[in-house]
This record gives sequence, C-alpha cells and structure tokens, in this order.
Amino acid sequence: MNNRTLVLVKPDAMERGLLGEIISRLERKGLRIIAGEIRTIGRDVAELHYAEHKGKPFYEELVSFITRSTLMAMVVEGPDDTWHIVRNMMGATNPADAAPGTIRGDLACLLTENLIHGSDSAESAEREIALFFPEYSAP
Ligand code: D4T
Repeated sequence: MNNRTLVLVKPDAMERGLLGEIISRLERKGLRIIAGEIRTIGRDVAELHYAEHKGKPFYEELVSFITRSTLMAMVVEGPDDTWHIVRNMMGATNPADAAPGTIRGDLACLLTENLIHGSDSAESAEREIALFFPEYSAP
C-alpha cells in the first residue's frame, strides 16, 4: 500500500509543544491521520527502527534521543506516494539546510533535534508501519 506512511513526532517536538503545529500542517496539506499514539519507545524498538544506522558514530546518541521522552507515532494517509509528500514537507535532515516553509526549516536548527521522522520510501513505510502499527500493515 503506497498511500500510507509512518510519521514520528520526535521527543524534541513533543517537549517543545509542537505536536499541534505539525499535525496541523499535515492536515492542511490534505493528509489524514488514520492512527496515532503517544508512546515512549524502548531501546528494542529504537534499534529496529534505526537498524540502518547501527555502527555509525551518531548511533548511540540517536537511540538515546528517540527514547528520552514521549513521541507521537502516526500513520498518515493520502494519495499515491504519501511518503514523498511528507518528506518534502519535513525538509532536509539537517534543519540548518532545510528550506523555509518546511517543518524543519521553520521550526528547528540542530541535526540532532530535527523534530520529525517520515518514512523515506514506500518499502520503508511498509516496514515501519508494521513495526509501530502492525494492525495497519499490508496483508
Ligand atoms: P529520520 O530517519 O530521523 O527521519 O531522519 P532522516 O531520514 O531525515 O535522516 P537519516 O535517516 O539520515 O538520519 C536519522 C537521524 O539521525 C540523526 N543524525 C543523522 C545525526 O544525529 N547525525 C548525523 O550525522 C546524521 C547523518 C538525524 C536524523
């Protein structure tokens, strides 16, 4: 299913009270939140989610960051390639490089506190939805 993607509103965004702003941007774009939950994830889920980064110099900091307080996980639905629409709205990974008008470009400064995660391909979306919301994963 190519019209759903996984979004995480990361701990820094939750701590700064930006959940409403981020959801509002997604909704104003015309996307729908079809599932969502505020959770604190453990190291087990963080390691599965960030498996591709294991062994990189920033890995431990990344796992500590994503597990440090609550995040909001959600399944976002829209037209084909919704993952791509959300990635464009997020802006570049490093907020210092993210264009004005994007979530990171408008609301963040630091690579290590970049507010939001969105799946980076249709395959990642499927894998990540299965990890966070197995009841919404493709049959
Ligand atoms: P996520 O996965 O969090 O949505 O971010 P991106 O998809 O935009 O970027 P990514 O997977 O390359 O990086 C994951 C996460 O690691 C942080 N990071 C990244 C970091 O702290 N130091 C670094 O050098 C890099 C490359 C930021 C996002």
